Amino acid sequence: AGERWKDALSSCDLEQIHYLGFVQPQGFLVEASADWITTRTSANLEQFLNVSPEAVLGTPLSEVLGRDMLHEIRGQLQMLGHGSGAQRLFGSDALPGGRPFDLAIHRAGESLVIEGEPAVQGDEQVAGFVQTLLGQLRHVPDLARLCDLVVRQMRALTGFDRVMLYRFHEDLSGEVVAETRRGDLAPFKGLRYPASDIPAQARALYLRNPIRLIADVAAEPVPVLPALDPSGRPIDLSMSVLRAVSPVHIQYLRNMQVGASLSISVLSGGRLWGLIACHHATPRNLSLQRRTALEFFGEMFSFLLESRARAEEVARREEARDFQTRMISQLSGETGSLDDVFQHLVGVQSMLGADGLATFIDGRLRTTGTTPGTSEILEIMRFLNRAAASKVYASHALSLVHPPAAHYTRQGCGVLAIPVSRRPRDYVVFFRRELVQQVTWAGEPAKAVRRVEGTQQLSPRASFAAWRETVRGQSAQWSAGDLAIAEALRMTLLELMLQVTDRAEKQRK
Ligand code: BLA
Repeated sequence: AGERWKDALSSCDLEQIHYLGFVQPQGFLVEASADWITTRTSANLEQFLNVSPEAVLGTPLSEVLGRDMLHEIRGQLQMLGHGSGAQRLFGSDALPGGRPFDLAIHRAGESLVIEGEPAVQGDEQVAGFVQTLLGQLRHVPDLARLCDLVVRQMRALTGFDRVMLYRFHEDLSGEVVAETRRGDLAPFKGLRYPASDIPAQARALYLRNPIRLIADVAAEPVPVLPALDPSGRPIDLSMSVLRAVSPVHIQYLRNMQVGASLSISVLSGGRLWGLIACHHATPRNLSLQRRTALEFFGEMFSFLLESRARAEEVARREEARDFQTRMISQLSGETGSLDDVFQHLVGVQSMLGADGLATFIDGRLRTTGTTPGTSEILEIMRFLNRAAASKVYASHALSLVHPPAAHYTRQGCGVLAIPVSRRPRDYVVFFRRELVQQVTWAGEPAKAVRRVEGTQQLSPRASFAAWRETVRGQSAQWSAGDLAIAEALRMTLLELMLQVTDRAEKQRK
């Protein structure tokens, strides 16, 4: 991939996408100071409210919104308190301009930001529809089916041509894990996209502001004026509902031949698990009221995923705990021997989904299942002496850190090693075999970024043609749950090992 690529990526991460100072043209934005003076507006204000930005900048906010509306907003804000939480008002007809608007109101630092979009009649019904759909989601037993249902429901709620569930991997590349689409579109399901397609600052922003619509990829964005306030600061549009997105991303969507895009964050355990990502071939706008219902839908889906993951984790830890309790009670009796310990570990092996097991205790090697050969294991033990003095050690690609392992990936290229004596010599090691993976990237990942000839500008790649990579030398990854089981086992084994070797010692005398 090379340094140039890395360089390009880091500058991608540096674009301050919340300070670009533009909104999308389907609505207007007004910023006011704490004492209700209009400090900025979007340049298109007149189109919606019949007043020009020049006429209202520096005057009371009531000149823009009317007294009645301002009164209502003040009431709302009192409920809001001083947090940064956003407020919504739907179908309000108290504004000048003669038609009903949906309003989004939030604080940005000292300022108040009010955004308005024309309301769509009938969209009051969407919240109820969302409730019904959530009722169905709750009863789906397995994860794959849950994901399939969610994309189908989102399609019904949005009418977008293609709805995908995009899941992040550990390395922040992502994969389309579920999809529903218009019949004539090519499928994206199963395709992988490099981490640079959604740079770090965008992912951080999507944690805080969970939904964004790009209603028309080709639309000219509208500036918010003045660009800088009297202290020279640009407006912070992090929590805006109309923020115009990065031009780099607009180019990306053009390259993909997308006319409108909508994405909703899916969170789990406080992290961005993925996105529900929707494409439409032509421009497509959804009312703020509908988007607010969709935001709630996404939040509920996140809760469902998270509680499911937590329940699985709890069950797994309980299983591990029961197992250890049994092991302790059986082995701390008078007769427990190292052979008995080994028998118990075979049970742990299956619990961890490992293919093989080796123990090296008091100079004796015991193995079962698929493992590298004896001399190779002894070499691994020496490697572990350097790598993992007294901690659990895990790798799913051993040859990267222990090059000789490249010769026996089929026997074990994933190791989870537990030191079981205070001296760094005795280990319990679980092995996982190589998992040869075919990864189909949507475009060659090393070419995800192009430098525009002769400038500093970056541009996303123009081609998404499938690019197949065969990943070798890796096993399935050890999960956080696997590591927790191993750590608990380490404590138990340290204790047991002392007892068992003591006993063996006594019997020898
Ligand atoms: C944002 N990139 C995004 C977003 C998505 C993707 C979903 C969120 C905004 C949205 O809803 O459209 C990527 N979209 C995808 C992927 C699929 C999809 C992977 O549908 C798969 C099917 N992008 C690049 C490069 C850069 C880049 C090279 O490819 C940087 C040089 C930047 N992507 C980029 C930026 C954003 C972004 C800056 C943030 C846009 C914003 O919110 O302002």
